[in-house]
Amino acid sequence: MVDPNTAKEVAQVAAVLLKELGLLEKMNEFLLRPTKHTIILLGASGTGKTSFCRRLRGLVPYVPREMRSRVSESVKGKLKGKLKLKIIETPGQIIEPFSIHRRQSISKAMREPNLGIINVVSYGYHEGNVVSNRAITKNNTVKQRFLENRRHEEILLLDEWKNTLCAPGGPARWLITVCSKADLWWTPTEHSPILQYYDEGAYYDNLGQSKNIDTSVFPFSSHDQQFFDLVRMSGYYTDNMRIRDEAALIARILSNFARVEA
Ligand SMILES: Nc1nc2c(ncn2[C@@H]2O[C@H](COP(=O)(O)OP(=O)(O)O)[C@@H](O)[C@H]2O)c(=O)[nH]1
Ligand SMILES: [Mg+2]
Repeated sequence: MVDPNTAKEVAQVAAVLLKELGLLEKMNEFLLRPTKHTIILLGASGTGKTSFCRRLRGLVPYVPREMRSRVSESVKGKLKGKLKLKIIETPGQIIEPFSIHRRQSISKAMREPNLGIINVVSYGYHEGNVVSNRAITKNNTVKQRFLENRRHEEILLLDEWKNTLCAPGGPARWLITVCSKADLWWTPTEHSPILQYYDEGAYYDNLGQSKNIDTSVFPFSSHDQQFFDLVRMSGYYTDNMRIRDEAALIARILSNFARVEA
């Protein structure tokens, strides 16, 4: 289980962020409403969806890479102990039958009254059930070609939902792109080229009708893990940054729902 002090710290940082946004006062009243809140969690296989969901639920985030999600799974819980939330986690693999399960979940999500989308990406650092030499060189560095191909798949997968869930009159009210695995890619630069790629680069260019709803990009890391047990983390991402990024993301999820219902 995640250290309870960490959870407390996340709540405190989220509260400060919400106060800055002028949303803290409204939040308590909002959290107690019985409204249904649903998030569909999308993204390519191995980007870190299951780990992300586990971390938000206070469970150990590590997932063995051989263990790929096969079907969609709905988890009901309470965010910040109060907000009633359903998260539909989808399998990311592009092949059948996973793609069929995913498309079924997307179709079902069309009927949700108050839907948020979290699309998990990781700049191509997809750690899935493939032999490591497809991704890693003999010198234990990442093959840039592998990252490029996987980023291409992140973009291809947008086609499955961007112009349906996010079309005018569609169910999605907001999209948060979670750029996961910051422990692998984060370095101290003023404008992270990786976040820029998602904020305004090729990924953004391909968002289609999602551009018409509220979109934001957040760095995130569920835990430290060497890529395929071979490639080191960047070495700059600290535990404090993990807590701060998680808190900022939780604050955004809450404020996104609150804004829609205001
Ligand atoms: N380095 C690092 N590895 C992660 C992170 N999140 C998940 N992983 C690992 O990446 C692999 C794939 O994660 P998983 O959550 O199963 O991906 P999913 O297919 O999108 O559900 C697993 O071995 C995870 O432990 C992260 O933030 N950093
Ligand atoms: Mg999974």
